Amino acid sequence: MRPWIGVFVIATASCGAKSELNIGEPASHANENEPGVDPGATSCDVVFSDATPGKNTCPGCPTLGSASTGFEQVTSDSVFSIDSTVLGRVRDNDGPGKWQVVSAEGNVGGDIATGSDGFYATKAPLFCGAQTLDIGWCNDAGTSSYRLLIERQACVAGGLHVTLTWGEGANDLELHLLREGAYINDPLNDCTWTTCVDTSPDWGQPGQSVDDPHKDIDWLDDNGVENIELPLLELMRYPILVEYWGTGEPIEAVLTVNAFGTASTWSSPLLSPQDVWIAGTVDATTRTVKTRAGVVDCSDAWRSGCQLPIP
Ligand SMILES: [Ca+2]
Repeated sequence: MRPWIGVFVIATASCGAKSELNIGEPASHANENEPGVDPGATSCDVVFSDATPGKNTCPGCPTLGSASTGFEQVTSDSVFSIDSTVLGRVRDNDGPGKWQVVSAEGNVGGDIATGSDGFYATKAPLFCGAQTLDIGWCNDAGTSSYRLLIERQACVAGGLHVTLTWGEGANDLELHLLREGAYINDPLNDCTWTTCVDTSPDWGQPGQSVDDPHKDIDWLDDNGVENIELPLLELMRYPILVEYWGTGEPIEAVLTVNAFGTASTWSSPLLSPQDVWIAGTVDATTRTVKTRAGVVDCSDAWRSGCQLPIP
């Protein structure tokens, strides 16, 4: 993985056509031409097990900037922005960072793409109620991290949380959560970028919004994260699909499904542009989550997204 420079843009799809964002091109690196050197390779693991609320560091470990945010937060937001302009830049780290959210409802995490200048920006979805958010980087000496205590209020506990993450070189993977019987890109029964970002489809009880899904993180670039939250489930099956919507290199994405008190994490097969990963199903009738791991090449039926009747 190469280091990145420049501005990381967190883009939220609005209505209308998607635009291609190419901000944050990979930087050249002095070590790139040295044989046998992977400039982004990490020789360490980020460890959060010893973290306490606030800043955690150790002699020789990565240097964290002074966080200007409080470490105990009450919010009604469903998303936390992990941003070096707020939390401070990181120095002397070996490769990208990690984030993780842990709560009684479940847990989820991902990488933090970090430039050689110490800047980073990603987003973490929040569960309802109390939770910890850990953000950290490592080097040979150990891990430096922040632990934030976050209380998310004005929300419904439980429900379904589906989180997709992917790495460098693949622009704009698209997360879909469907109601039973629907096909991908259904205008009413597929929660995705066209239906579920600035608005929500009316699922569950007609006219009630508390049971409607929402895509609270939508990502158009690489090093992405997307998240869909469905507060209340109907007694039906919900397929989960992922489109490789944009351009870029083949990539393996990671999907975490938090439902019924358990977290299931699946890695995709290698996905190429205009592939659809039929990732799995959440069955609210049996309270089970199953992966399928099928991939469909949709390039012959692609019109602002896959038009095939899948799953
Ligand atoms: Ca509703």
